[in-house]
Amino acid sequence: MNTRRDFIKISALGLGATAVTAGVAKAVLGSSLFGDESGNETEALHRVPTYCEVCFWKCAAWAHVTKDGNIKKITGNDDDPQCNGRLCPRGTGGVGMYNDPDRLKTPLIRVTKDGKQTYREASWEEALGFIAAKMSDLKVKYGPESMALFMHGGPAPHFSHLMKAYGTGNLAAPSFAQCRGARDVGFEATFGESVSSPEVTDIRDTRCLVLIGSHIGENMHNGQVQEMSQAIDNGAVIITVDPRLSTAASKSKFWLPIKPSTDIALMLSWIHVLIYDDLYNKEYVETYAEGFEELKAHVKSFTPEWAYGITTLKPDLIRTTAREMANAAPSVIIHPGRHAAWYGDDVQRSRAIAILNALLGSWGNRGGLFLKEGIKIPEFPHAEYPKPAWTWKDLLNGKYPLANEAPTNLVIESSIPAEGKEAMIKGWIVAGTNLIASVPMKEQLLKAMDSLELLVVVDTMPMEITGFADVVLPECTYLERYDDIRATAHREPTLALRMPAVEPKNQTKPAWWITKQLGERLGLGAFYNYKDFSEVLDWQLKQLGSSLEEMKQIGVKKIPRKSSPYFEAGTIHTFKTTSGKIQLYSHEMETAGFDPMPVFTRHPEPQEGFYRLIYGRAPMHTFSRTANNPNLVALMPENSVWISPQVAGIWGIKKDQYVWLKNQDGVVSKFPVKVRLTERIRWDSVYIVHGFGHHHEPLHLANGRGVNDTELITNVMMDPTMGGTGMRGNFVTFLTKDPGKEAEA
Ligand SMILES: Nc1nc2c(c(=O)[nH]1)N[C@H]1C(S)=C(S)[C@@H](COP(=O)(O)OP(=O)(O)OC[C@H]3O[C@@H](n4cnc5c(=O)[nH]c(N)nc54)[C@H](O)[C@@H]3O)O[C@H]1N2
Ligand SMILES: Nc1nc2c(c(=O)[nH]1)N[C@H]1C(S)=C(S)[C@@H](COP(=O)(O)OP(=O)(O)OC[C@H]3O[C@@H](n4cnc5c(=O)[nH]c(N)nc54)[C@H](O)[C@@H]3O)O[C@H]1N2
Ligand code: SF4
Ligand SMILES: [Mo]
Repeated sequence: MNTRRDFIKISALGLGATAVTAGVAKAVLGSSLFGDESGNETEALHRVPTYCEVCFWKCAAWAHVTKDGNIKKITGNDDDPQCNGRLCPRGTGGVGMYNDPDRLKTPLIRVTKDGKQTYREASWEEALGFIAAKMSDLKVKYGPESMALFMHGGPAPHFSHLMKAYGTGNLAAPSFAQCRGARDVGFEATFGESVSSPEVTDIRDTRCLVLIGSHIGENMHNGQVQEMSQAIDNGAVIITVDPRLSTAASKSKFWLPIKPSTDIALMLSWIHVLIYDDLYNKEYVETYAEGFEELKAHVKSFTPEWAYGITTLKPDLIRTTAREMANAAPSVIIHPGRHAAWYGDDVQRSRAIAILNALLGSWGNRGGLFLKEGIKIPEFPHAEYPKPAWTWKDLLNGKYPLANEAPTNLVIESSIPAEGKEAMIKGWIVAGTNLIASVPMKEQLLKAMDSLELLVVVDTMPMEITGFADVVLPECTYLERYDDIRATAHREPTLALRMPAVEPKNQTKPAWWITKQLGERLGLGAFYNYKDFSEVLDWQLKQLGSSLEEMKQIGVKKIPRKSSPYFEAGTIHTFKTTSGKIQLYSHEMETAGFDPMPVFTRHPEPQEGFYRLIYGRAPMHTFSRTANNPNLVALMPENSVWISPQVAGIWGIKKDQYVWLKNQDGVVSKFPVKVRLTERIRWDSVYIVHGFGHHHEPLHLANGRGVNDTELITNVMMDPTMGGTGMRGNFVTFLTKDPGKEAEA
């Protein structure tokens, strides 16, 4: 069995990456690559609590530190329900983030030297002074609303606080329009609330789990992977709908290799079967839902035979899987997924998923979707935020009425001057997001950045986005800092502490310090009534019946629930919708001018010689952020393009050959990508893992390795309801010769 120790040994020996990769893929759902706490330590280590920042699952962990201040390893905290004491390969490899020699080391300021732009190193004093002066200037010239923040992860709450104190409400994160936004809006319209993060999926006790695209196992959301593996051991039926035989599909009783972009048709026919074959949960629907008769009439003609012609899935298979769900109900989960920005009708697809869960009675039942109970962290006393004169909502002009967070692309668009009109947004702070890799429509992004009067980037690494900044601020890694308390609503709510395990390397600083310094220079001292962030944490923890001292010892504190995670006999639950009931028919969507019930729309298909570009995750990497992490590069140095052997035959493409990808708009990938020939993908699609193909020399390990999906996503299918950027309507063909050389010839 592989253990965490084997994992380190493997990387240290530098074994062939493909061998390791295949092993990992096989091992993942058997959890054998998770770290464990076994093994004999000879060296005295002390352990410091943290939570992982390698992805947004935020597993609580211990950093084990040697006497001379080196981080020896990171392990999971046993008391954390998000990880149960075991980290995923990325979490274990998180120490590579700290050790990466390519890290940003000092603040940098853009200067022109001999007619050429370059960066020069600056002191914090100078860099912060420069930014504060510029922000004060923008405030006077255009108002504080002219500043926007793009954020993700640990630094986000610190910078949000600064920006609200400064007076702007233009705060955007790729986790909305590029990720879970459509899902959340769809569930809110149906159940009155979102499924949260970590999702409220009670996978541990489920009898049937339906995955629509969600590729748990490659999508390494730790607790979910563990619970899915447990559910499989307990005999749960897994049904996976994916054009690709994902790791999850390979563990499933039923794999439905759907024609991409047709999922809504499948779901409408499942709804049809549940209703017309009398398989739905009548009592639940009568008690909790409204709009059933309308739904019944709506799906009347959506038979499995109808869906077959669209999805290529046999009617028998559609009926059998609907029956499997009904047999397991209410301990059944139609997984809401997470990255929902697919085809631009993503809120409608999420609504269909929500409706299926409602018909089966899974919300509020064991093995379905449990009821969350959160913990509110009290706000440390500060002055009242000023009210912005306008926010991103005023930029919508009637578009995206259901957007309840700022869509990144809207803020980007609003930073570009229109004909004869000044742009509304003039300055950006970008903290913890590599917009170049995460947001599609690069042309628009470049134009916006070119128009700005100030662009500040706060990152740990010299990622592509840093190359566009006026000032780059180096944040220290999560292992070197305090951050906000992690408060999660799980079956059992928990608090988790992140504190510095070691001193920050070089001149790097934590976000709490950077924002406090900027705040004070901007005259916002009344928002920073403390010297050190530990005072804030201690004050907050004491309000919650703990203390910093206690949390330093235990890392994670479970807070007993006040209510049951499941419906209790004899009581009727009130949903958070306006009517208190589940909306099978959505009046909210109707009022906003959209279909009140999900409708299937045909999406463009590849032209001859082109294949749909689909993308996803690999267990050893997170987006673009780990592509230079030495520990994880050792496990997977580049991505490959999955091509079916049938297609490769037509093109004369061989296994392991490198090809360039060219999309429908003539965009050619910057670098070539290795071919993986596999029956595990439909002939009409190709698949790549997102996050590779970096083009930035300071990233010594990542630069030039693999292909970047984002640069090939030039056609974006906007979700008209909330501004999500559907990214799966792009098609590629293969170039077997170096297009650069061809151009020269
Ligand atoms: N290791 C690792 N894990 C991660 C992350 C990471 O970077 N690395 N990121 C995390 C984050 S923030 C997110 S949002 C999640 C995303 O993870 P998920 O929400 O699970 O992923 P999706 O991007 O929705 O789905 C990817 C899958 O959809 C399939 N697919 C493509 N087109 C279609 C289609 O038309 N229909 C269907 N049914 N399937 C299709 C692909 O083959 C692939 O298997 O992963 C999380 N987990
Ligand atoms: N083409 C394509 N685009 C996608 C996706 C996709 O699958 N394909 N997935 C989408 C999804 S689901 C999501 S959630 C988003 C994710 O989008 P992002 O969060 O932008 O993802 P990353 O590319 O990991 O960029 C994270 C950045 O934060 C930096 N960073 C890491 N740790 C820290 C820290 O502690 N402090 C600071 N200041 N910076 C830090 C990293 O170096 C990196 O530059 O991308 C979306 N965009
Ligand atoms: S799932 Fe893995 S990378 Fe994500 S927080 Fe947990 S250990 Fe870290
Ligand atoms: Mo995401």
